[in-house]
Amino acid sequence: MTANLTRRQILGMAALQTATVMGLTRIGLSPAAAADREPAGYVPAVVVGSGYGGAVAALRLAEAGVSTLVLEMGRAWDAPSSDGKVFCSTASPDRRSMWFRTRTAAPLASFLWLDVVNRDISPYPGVLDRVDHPGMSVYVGRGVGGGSLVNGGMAVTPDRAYFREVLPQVDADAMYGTWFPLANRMLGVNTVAPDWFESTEWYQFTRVSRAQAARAGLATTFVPNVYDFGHMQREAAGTATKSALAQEVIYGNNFGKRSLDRTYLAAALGTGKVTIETLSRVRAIRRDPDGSYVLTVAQTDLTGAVVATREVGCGALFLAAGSLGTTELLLRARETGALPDLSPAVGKGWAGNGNIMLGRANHLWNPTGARQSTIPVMGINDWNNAANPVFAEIAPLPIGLETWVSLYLAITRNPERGTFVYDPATDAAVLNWSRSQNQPSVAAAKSLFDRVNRANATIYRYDLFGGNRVFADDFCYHPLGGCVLGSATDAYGRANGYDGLYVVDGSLVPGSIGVNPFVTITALAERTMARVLAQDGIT
Ligand code: FAE
Repeated sequence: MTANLTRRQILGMAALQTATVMGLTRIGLSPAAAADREPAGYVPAVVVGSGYGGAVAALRLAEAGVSTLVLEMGRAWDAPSSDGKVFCSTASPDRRSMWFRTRTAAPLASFLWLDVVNRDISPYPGVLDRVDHPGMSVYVGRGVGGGSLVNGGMAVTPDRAYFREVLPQVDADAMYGTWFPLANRMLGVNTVAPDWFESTEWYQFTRVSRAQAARAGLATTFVPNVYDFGHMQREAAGTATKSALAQEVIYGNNFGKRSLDRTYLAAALGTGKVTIETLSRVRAIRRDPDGSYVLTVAQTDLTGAVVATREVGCGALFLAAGSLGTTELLLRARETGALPDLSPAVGKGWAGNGNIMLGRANHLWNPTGARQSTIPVMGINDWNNAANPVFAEIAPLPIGLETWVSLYLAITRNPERGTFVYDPATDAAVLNWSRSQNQPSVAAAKSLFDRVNRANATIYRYDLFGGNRVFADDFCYHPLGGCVLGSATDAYGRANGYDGLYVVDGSLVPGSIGVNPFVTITALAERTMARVLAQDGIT
């Protein structure tokens, strides 16, 4: 991987690693970096959150010469723990796995109805969070790199017709001609070599699902990824340390994955214009009479205790705390009267991209393989089925044993939307979403997989998600919306009612995009940054 890195990225990664090894919560290239030059607690630009939207904003601000402070509530994940590894595997999770929990809460709750998946852990700012709202739990990444640290790396550009339908105010020619290609390039997207895919034991599970989909008359398609497939082939050959082939994914990958701390964020730090502060949670936003924004920031330690609370002022504020985080910050600001002129649309238009997970049981003569790569590379693509659009990623179940299970994350088209309301008693945003709102998604997934089961004389698995359920309809990986582009903001993510306040993350996408969302989030952020840096006089 190092061969393809730019000088800036190498400098940035070194800065990240040095700071993490030393246990510092302030990461920058030099003492001259943004926040250090501004002792009075003022910086020209602040970015809240370091996922996809935040990483793009930080890099483009820095390249435009704007000193920028990135505030991230999670820790940096760039130095090994005492076991020599940065992250723990899904097979043996420890405190690094999840955000302040006493027991892991993995998406797959059980196997053969047995509680063998989850483990007791000690509370710690681990890398994967499960935020539980009534009716819906949302998985998100925590740390420098946000969701890129924990996700499956599937890098999918959406179907053009559906993109136009979902975001009609965005110029599709510019997106497909400029911003999607740029996002793919910057993220380091690549595809599995077809001949290796056809022959390796590590993707037997995918080939089995492909054949079964074909028997049902369904098309499959290769899906690009940010995991370095050259590295994966070396893992299989025994010449590189295993990560995707060693059950590493939702709690982080120790090797192979081009997460944002190796791409955008490394380049941003390498400019010398960006400082990242970790374990720094933004609690409140207000505006001073001079027009600057003032953030209340809680600095926490590794036990979660608040060790300091301070204020940071800035001229331009970019919110990139993810669909849940950004929506909560803006809703709180509006409802407490701190930013009363924010749009009534803040808090609306949320959904989980129609996510439904399910498993199928194969015949004994059709094994899926004890060895499975954690990185998905193929999907069943029935999105253009007008009656029942589904895009179902063929997911691994990498437990190191033959399971005869075919697992899927189906992305469906669900018209239902949830709304966040501010609860003054807890000072938090609560999602109004009921389980019944996921019925259209369950019905769509069922319709497609009933077809697959009929064609192959197979059945569903009932033992994986608790309560004898076939369809996991109570969690999602793809939270989208809450500050929808063109309604809570203008067509470029400028918050309605407040100049200098921008939204650049998944909260802009109105609940559904039909494919895994991070390429879309990245491309939209690139489009926003190009526009506002050209027009808004940010210095
Ligand atoms: P995100 O990446 O969530 O970053 C937000 C950041 O803000 C986080 O680092 C937070 O810790 C931080 N933050 C939140 N609140 C605050 C606050 N108040 N103060 C300071 N910091 C804060 O946002 N998508 C795909 O396209 N392909 C996949 O294969 C895929 N697989 C996934 C697998 C899993 C297990 C999960 C959880 C998600 C997956 N996703 C996948 C979804 C993808 O990671 C997600 O859409 C993006 O990460 C969202 O990007 P944002 O920039 O919106």
